[in-house]
Amino acid sequence: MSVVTTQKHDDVLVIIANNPPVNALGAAVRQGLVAGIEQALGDDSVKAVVIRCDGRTFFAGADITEFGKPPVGPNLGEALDKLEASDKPVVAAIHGTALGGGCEVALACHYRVAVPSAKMGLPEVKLGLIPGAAGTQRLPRVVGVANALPMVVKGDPISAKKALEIGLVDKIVGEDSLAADAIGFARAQIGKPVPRSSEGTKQQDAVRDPAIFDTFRRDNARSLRGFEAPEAGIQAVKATLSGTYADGVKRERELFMGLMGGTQSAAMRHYFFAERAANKIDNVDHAAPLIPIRKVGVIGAGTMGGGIAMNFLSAGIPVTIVEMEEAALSRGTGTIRRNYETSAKRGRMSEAQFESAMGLLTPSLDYADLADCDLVIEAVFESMQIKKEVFGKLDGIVKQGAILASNTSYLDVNEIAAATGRPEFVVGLHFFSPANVMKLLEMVRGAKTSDSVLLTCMKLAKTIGKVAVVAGVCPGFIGNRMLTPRQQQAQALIMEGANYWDVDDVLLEFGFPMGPFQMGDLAGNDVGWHRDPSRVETIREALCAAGRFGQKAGKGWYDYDEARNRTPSDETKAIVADFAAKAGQAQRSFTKAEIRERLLYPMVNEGAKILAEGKAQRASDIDVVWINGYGWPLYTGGPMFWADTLGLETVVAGLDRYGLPVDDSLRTKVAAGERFAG
Ligand code: T1G
Repeated sequence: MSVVTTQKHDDVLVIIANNPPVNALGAAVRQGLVAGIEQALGDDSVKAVVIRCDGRTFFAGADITEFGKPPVGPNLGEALDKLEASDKPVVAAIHGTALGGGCEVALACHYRVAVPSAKMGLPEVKLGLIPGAAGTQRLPRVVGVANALPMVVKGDPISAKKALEIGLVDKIVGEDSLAADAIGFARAQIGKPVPRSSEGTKQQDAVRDPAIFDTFRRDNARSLRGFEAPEAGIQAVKATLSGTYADGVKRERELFMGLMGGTQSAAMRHYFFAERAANKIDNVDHAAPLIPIRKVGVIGAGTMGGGIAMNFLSAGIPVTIVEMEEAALSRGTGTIRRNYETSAKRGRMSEAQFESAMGLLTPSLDYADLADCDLVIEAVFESMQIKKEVFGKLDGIVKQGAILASNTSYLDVNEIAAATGRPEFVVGLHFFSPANVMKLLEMVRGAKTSDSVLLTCMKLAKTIGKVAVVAGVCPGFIGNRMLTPRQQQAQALIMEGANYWDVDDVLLEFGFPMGPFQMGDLAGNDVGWHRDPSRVETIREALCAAGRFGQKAGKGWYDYDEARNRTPSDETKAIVADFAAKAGQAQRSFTKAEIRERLLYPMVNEGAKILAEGKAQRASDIDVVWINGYGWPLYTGGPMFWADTLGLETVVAGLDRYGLPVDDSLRTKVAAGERFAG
């Protein structure tokens, strides 16, 4: 069965693609499109053409699995030139997500009609690329540079309504009558001169505002820091202002091929498939029944409990949140309300959505109110004794068949499960702070956690907009376990004479949002501190004893001004030097390379151990954890992909050079010439 077929409706030929799951523009689809266009152009009885897709979406882009392989079949750009050159009106009928090459197909059509729920976008930049089939040349000519820049450079899709407003779509048609409405629309264009996007002149808006590119760079500098593709996108759009359309297409090609051959795009394409692989659970019976989650309970209304509750409220799932005391309860629900108010003020949600979410929240001081919950998530103080007490209590109250989850970030989920009579219904759901914002969810699979519970939680994670990764039971699971050796090396480096601000700067330059000492100041150096200034055994305790709690105190590792700009502190330098002297630690200077390698190589080694112990299902899951939970720069693909890019032998040689431990599994991989990515 060809993935592209045609249907004749009197004088309108409809070209229909059907290439599940997302009508990716693979070689067969491109061949079918070209054949369809040639059929239309070759048949005089055909006066107009409609291009549409069966299945859940219009073309969602080029087939990413073809990238990096020798090109097969017609080039998309050439196919689209043939399509656009037609004198017979060609209409794109859009539903679902017309993305990347799919949006470029639509742009090469003379008209675009879309259902109200459709989205259109050029997300190539999220793959470290730019549009490669003239999207950067046709789009600005149709919608202007001001509208095209964010679409090309940031890659976020726009709604059909917005597309109509900016002239990208010509008409919004019925949600359930796309095929017929598109034929009707196409027939109505017969005999009129066809508008070709490549002949558009809307990009002239940039001539009236020549600063538009610099303004865009300045306004987005922070979010685009370190990525190569955005600047290439700006250059490509800018090419619409000089030379001919063909010159612009040539420039786009140069920029596109430069990125396609680069490490950033390889890393970001790796991440695209890694994120999708992460939701695949190994060794489960996929036919296991899912548990319906209609009501959720949260124990603890602190920072984590409140954030966790918001995920479900925002997804329309009622939440009962339980605290021990009224003061803590109203403080927690007050924070949830303020967070929603802020989102509403910033236009991220409507007043109605705000009220409806708050309307689903039931504060309580009584565990009994959790009896009919389908899922209860515990977010209390990180103590095994307290957690076991809570789970013992929940076991006696919550209905059988409900899931009992712990938000522990370190502790043994099996030991917690053993405090109940239903360990198969116990799982770890480790959210990251702020829990209503951070996308990562470590799903900790206990020794007895059932397939139903795992599959249910994986599906639920998608419902609440999280990227879930399965982790085995071990101290710190995947993320925190790998963070420990990095923190240890950061401490060791400053004891040996490295400047703590250089350690932070090395990670900033690598692409992390901040370094370990900045992170300490943001989180608060007094978190978990025993509050006895006379007892000073670590540098952190010395900072706390000196009142250097962090940003909230205006001083921590760094001194902070009103605008929270940081400056290395002489008092902290003295505290570190004093500790090093007391430890008799010889001092020396460090290169940035040594600092980077000593911070990151031990993480890779720990990742290898996690894999060898089966505490992570696959190396790419570790990349997903670090990119979504710890700010590892996406354009390097995550710690394991990055190590593969460097060469595992280089990592091992570095660890040996610094006298740091190397796991046997890593040495074995190097000896066998293997990589983490298999
Ligand atoms: N190519 C190949 N496979 C794809 C694919 C694509 N473009 N998009 C999705 N898949 C697979 C995906 O791996 C998964 O497989 C399944 O489809 C369902 O996807 C020339 C150069 C469309 C919004 O970047 O954003 O065009 O895991 O789980 O959550 O200028 O997929 O089931 O085996 O994500 O409903 C530009 C990428 C390409 C869009 C649907 N296009 N896709 O989300 O399902 S570059 C994109 C998405 C390009 C041109 C350039 C999303 C989606 P499996 P899913 P979803």
